[in-house]
Amino acid sequence: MNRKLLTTAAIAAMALTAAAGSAVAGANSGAHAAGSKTIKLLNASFSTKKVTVSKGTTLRFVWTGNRPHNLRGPGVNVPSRVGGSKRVKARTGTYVCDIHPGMKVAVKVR
Ligand SMILES: [Cu+2]
Repeated sequence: MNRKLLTTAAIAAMALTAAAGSAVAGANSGAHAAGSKTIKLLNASFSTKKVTVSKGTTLRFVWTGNRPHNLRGPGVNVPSRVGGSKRVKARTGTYVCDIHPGMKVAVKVR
């Protein structure tokens, strides 16, 4: 009984520590106070389907793998390429790759 309680407490403590750690990492990512959010271009999808960021956030799109992707969305139009990255000031809207049907990420700025 006691043992189980201790285990539960330990797990809760670890979860709290992990949450605090990621919050700190999030606050420190990017050079600007508003921070940045990395979105990867994977084989035929973005690393996330939708994301909400605070105003002033920089989106950092990173091309991974060896497939070409273009990037089109509010304030950005990058021709098809392989590799590299692109920083964009986040705007509410949908960012897409036209090469791969359904490859899109919905960004919401609040
Ligand atoms: Cu693509």
